[in-house]
Amino acid sequence: MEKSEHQNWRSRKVAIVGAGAVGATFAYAMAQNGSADEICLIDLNEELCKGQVLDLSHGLPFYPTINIYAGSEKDYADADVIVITAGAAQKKGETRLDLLKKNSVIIEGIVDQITAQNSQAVIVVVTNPVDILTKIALERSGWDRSRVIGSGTVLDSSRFKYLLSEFFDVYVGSIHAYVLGEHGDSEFAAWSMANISGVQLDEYSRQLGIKDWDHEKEKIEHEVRNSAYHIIDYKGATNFGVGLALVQIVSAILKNQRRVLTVSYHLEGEYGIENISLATPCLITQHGVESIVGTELTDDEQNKLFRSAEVLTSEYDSLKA
Ligand code: 6V0
Repeated sequence: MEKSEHQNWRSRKVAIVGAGAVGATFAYAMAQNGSADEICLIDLNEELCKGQVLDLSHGLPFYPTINIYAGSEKDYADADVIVITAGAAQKKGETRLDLLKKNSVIIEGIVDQITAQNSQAVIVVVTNPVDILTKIALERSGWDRSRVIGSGTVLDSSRFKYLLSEFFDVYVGSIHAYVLGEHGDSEFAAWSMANISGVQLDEYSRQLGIKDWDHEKEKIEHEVRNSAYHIIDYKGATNFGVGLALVQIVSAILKNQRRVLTVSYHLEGEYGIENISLATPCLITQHGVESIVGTELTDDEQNKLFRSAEVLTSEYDSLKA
């Protein structure tokens, strides 16, 4: 390598706050993906963090070149992306609002540490309830909305694609489909945007002679919305799907891919919605979200997006009350 090339080289660094199930699984998938040069794990639980780093590091001979280490808030200073998975889990008897209160304090504390380091990173919030916490992180940071985004419905959209792939017996990569709105109960499948290599699903199901397609659509959408509950019933938490969804978001930023993903983004009038973060298709670059890829929703879908915004706004308001 020429000396000048060497001098121009800059390490691409991802800081992961929260080394629990989601943070560690994301680190594992990210290390294999090859688009980061450094992964730094940060957790209040230092022993857990050390253990995860050691375990992950034993894969070093098998990953593309990468450095994995336990870090501290100083690591926010030169991180390109900071992924926040830190948070408390919902306890029995605890309401969603209790959890929101607890996690919003955690997120605000982390964002204060990030801004204190004068970080130029893009923040990706993952901790639930992700849309409200994305808004809280954005407000606390005082940054441009492009740089404070949430994982949104990237995972839900991939669940939707998987279920469509199973239903139609078509390779999942040939399916284009999105879930929009809240990452939660008010999310909805944007059927008008769903297609198999350009063929609308209503048309394709007609070609296949599928009976009662409308009922099948309801079943698929219901399953998308309830997938996380099923996984939590079976194994206590979800980690693999979300870990891979995060790799798509973070590598789109690190590689300036200009990729369209349904991240949670603060709307300022788009789709007739103001002042709340929720998932719509967004163009991702090295600077975060460059723009919303505006889509023509049906009246029913637009109403569902309004409904998601209402649900999130009222949760946010009850937090601040
Ligand atoms: P976990 O395994 O309990 O890990 C959370 C970690 O955060 C623990 O190791 C804590 O020690 C750590 N932590 C807590 N407070 C702090 C702090 N202030 N600074 C640093 N570390 C801290 O939880 P898990 O990894 O399973 O889930 C993490 C979050 O992701 C939860 O809020 C989940 O609900 C959320 N998920 C979000 C998804 C999405 O699509 N947005 C999907 C799955 C889970």
